[in-house]
Amino acid sequence: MKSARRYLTTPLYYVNAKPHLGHSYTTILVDVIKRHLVQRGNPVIALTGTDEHGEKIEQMAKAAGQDPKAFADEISGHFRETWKQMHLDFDIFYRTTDASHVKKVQQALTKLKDQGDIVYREYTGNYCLGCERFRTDAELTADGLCPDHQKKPEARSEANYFFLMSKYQKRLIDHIEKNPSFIEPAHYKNEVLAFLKQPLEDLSISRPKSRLKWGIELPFDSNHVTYVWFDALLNYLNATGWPDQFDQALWESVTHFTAKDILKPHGIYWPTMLMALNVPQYKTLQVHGYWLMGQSKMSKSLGNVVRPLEVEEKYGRETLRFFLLREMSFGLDSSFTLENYVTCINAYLANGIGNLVSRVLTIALKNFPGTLALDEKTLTAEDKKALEARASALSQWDQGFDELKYQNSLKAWSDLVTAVDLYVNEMKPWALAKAAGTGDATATERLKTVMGVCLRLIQAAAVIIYPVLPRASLDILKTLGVQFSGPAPDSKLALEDRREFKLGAEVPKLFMRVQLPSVDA
Ligand code: ME8
Repeated sequence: MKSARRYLTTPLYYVNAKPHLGHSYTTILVDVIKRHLVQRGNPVIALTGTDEHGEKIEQMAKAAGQDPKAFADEISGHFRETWKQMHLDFDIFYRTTDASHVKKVQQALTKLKDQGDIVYREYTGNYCLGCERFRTDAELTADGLCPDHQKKPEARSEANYFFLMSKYQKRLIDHIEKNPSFIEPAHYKNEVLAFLKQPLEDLSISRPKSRLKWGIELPFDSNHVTYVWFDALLNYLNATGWPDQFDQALWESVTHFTAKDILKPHGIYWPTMLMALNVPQYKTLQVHGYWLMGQSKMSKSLGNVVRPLEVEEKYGRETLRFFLLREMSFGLDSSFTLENYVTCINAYLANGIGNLVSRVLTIALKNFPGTLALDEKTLTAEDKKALEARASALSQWDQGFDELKYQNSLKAWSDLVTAVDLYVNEMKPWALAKAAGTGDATATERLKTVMGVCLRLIQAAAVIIYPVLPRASLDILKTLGVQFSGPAPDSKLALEDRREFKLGAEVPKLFMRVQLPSVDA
């Protein structure tokens, strides 16, 4: 039986500044989940990209003395290049300025206008430019500021086209209540349901060209452009070939990943737009918390950001992926501190897997260069017990992914590494090697068995951690001589009772111990 295809999306990031750690988290998470699903046999299509229209971008381009399209091209290029350099595996990089997107947004607008779901009227409200949306009074702080951008929204009054979102309020509530995994974790679902207790307002989906030119022109009124959220959300659907070559099965498998800042557009605007378009709902929206610097959200607008490529270069490849997944409890906020990052790298990567692989492979390569064959009959009860740690680590790993508790998965993996370390300490292979060097045949046999057990366990650790540390995992598997077909090692390889390891010539260099920069630096 062929496994089901899955479709995963990140938000389309605004091209108002280069990517920072917050964008990296969502993008890395989707890359990790994609790799995990591929390991379990599911073909996956992953989408990311850039959201390029709107007032915010128009203003930034103007300030930079650039044409908005040239400005968008440049920043979009930074996003694409950053993800490429971080080896993030995406099938689609979507841009909202592409001609095919513009055409499909206009098709959607025409359909909604023709069926009476879009009307023209006057509106007054508080507009936050950072969010590119009207904020209700209840959504502002006690001082009347936008909680995300710490700025007072502008009072605005203008005549616009409105999408009659309120018509779909009851259907949306029913859908959320009948499908508990529609918005996860549950506290975000509850937040949306609480919001829907109030009458839902209609959504202003156009801007007069007198105020904003940088947008998709309305197909039925050339004096207006489309509101950036109405334009951008459609990307997820358009990328599946909608409307003319719609891959509905792929669409219905979609999981959207976002942070909580854009819960409302994804939890309310988007599902009501889908209802109006008569398209099946997305499968799930999975919402994470913020990466904070101190007490504030890390944000382009606030300028308090950590750049992913800079830290990767300084602290080692793949260390950021591991840290972000290990540190954040999905759904809650986390603070980024260099202290925690450095401690995590040293504990789990340099002293953990790095040291384990180095100490075992140094002995294995020296004593059994070429091939190490493991005779099943020589395994002791202790060896067999040590090998059992593989199955429990794998099942806890999978369970963590299934329950959106990625921290638990990573913990199960580092527990496996610790268990192998303990086994090595108890078996003292260095002492066996010494005795073997004096011609003790029993010690040689026992050393071979102990090494074989360690290599099976290291194989399991490498296969399991593949989604989070793909390059380190592949380096280890290559040295062990473990080959596989397809794009990723199948997760079943973690439990393989391999009889023969055709070892490579060198111990792979995985992770270096790192230090905090000095206060002066
Ligand atoms: O909202 N912590 O784009 P955006 C965690 N264009 N995640 C963060 C973060 C932080 N401090 N900062 C950013 C937009 N993110 C719209 C989306 S989708 C059709 C349109 C991540 O550039 C997180 O995924 O402001 C968040 O939801 C997204 O970047 C916001 O990106």
